[in-house]
Amino acid sequence: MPRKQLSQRQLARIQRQRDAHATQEDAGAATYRGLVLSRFGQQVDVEVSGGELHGHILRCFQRSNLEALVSGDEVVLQRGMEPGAGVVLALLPRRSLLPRPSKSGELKPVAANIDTMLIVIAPEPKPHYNLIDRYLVAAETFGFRPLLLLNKCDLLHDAAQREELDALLNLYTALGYGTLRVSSKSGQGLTDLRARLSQATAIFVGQSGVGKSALVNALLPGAATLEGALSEGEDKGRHTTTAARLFHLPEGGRLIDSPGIREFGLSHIDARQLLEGFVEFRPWLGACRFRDCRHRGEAGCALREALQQGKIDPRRMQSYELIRNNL
Ligand SMILES: Nc1nc2c(ncn2[C@@H]2O[C@H](COP(=O)(O)OP(=O)(O)OP(=O)(O)O)[C@@H](O)[C@H]2O)c(=O)[nH]1
Ligand SMILES: [Mg+2]
Ligand SMILES: [Zn+2]
Repeated sequence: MPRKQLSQRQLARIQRQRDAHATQEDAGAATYRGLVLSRFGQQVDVEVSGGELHGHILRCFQRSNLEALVSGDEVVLQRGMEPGAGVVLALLPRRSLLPRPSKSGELKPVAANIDTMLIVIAPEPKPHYNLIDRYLVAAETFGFRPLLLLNKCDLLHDAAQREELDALLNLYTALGYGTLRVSSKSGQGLTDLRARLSQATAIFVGQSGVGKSALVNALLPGAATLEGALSEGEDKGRHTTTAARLFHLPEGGRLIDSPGIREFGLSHIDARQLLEGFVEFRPWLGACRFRDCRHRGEAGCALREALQQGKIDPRRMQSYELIRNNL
């Protein structure tokens, strides 16, 4: 038997009671604009912009009708009862959002209002084409400009390893993606990187231990973000990043450090978005003999032909198939 539906008025009243309870907000109090820096469980740190609290960071609860807030979100807030506390009343429209499915398949936002996705790789831990391609598909689908950063260039002494990484970067350069060789340790490439980050909001993504937090520290010495120590071997004592956090660059840009991950799931995109996420596939889409071609070796498949003619790199095709097979 269906449960009795509550009327709109009843629902609204319950919501108001919940909000009043959760936030103890004051109808007469001033409201402020703010920027979400980081999320801690049920609370967020919000930097106030404008007014007498400009630049202050308030630890805020959010109104219960708001979706989960993330780094980069622009909000409207009120001061809370305690000093240093606040209440987020509203979320301003997001220009972009990076979502990520959790292990259980539930979609969770990672960060909002991002312009640039900095995909960080390093000689150690070894890069995986598939993870890079997953990030690129997300960037293409959700509208971020990707930039591939090879960090820890100071460690490149071995000729074979250098060649391998050059080949990797060349593949992405040929596809039209920006690549940059950097080292948070020696400072190589950081001036170039800084120039590309001014005015934009960029997020660092990549495997754990590639040096995302180290890059934030190098770009922004005051950030004092905790870095992990790979050399210790053990997980014990490692300062792996556990929550995304936003920092301001003196040049005006914003940087979001995010926790490293091994897998970046794409279960939230569809087959068409996946195909279009591989930029070099686009000219061939719709050109297969059969309109419902599944690009699995059917006769007259334009993607296959492009692969055979060397117009699509086999590493990318393999990567595509791997993602498609777990979609
Ligand atoms: N040699 C060298 N080591 C680096 C460089 N950048 C970072 N490291 C080291 O790599 C280790 C991991 O750096 P982190 O910045 O913690 O890596 P992360 O990507 O933030 O890792 P998670 O927070 O776990 O995702 C640390 O020991 C850093 O000192 C670099 O340019 N050169
Ligand atoms: Mg980190
Ligand atoms: Zn096809």
